[in-house]
Amino acid sequence: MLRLKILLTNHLFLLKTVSEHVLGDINLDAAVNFLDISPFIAILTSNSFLAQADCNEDGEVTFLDIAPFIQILGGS
Ligand SMILES: [Ca+2]
Ligand SMILES: [Ca+2]
Repeated sequence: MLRLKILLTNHLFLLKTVSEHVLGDINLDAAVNFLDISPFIAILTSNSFLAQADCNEDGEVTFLDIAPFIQILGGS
């Protein structure tokens, strides 16, 4: 019974993480901290897209995302 409950909890968590993304959590470890800085710069400089890195939510990852990213970092 406990096992079933754990499975359901994990399933719900998975659904939640798939449907929502945490802005600034570039390395996808569910926390926004200094570990996200390096992957953020990597995405920024490689012209690739990751929803978590689109900190101003304008549909692309550009230098305009740097200030909001730092704000998110500072707010955590
Ligand atoms: Ca992270
Ligand atoms: Ca953006």
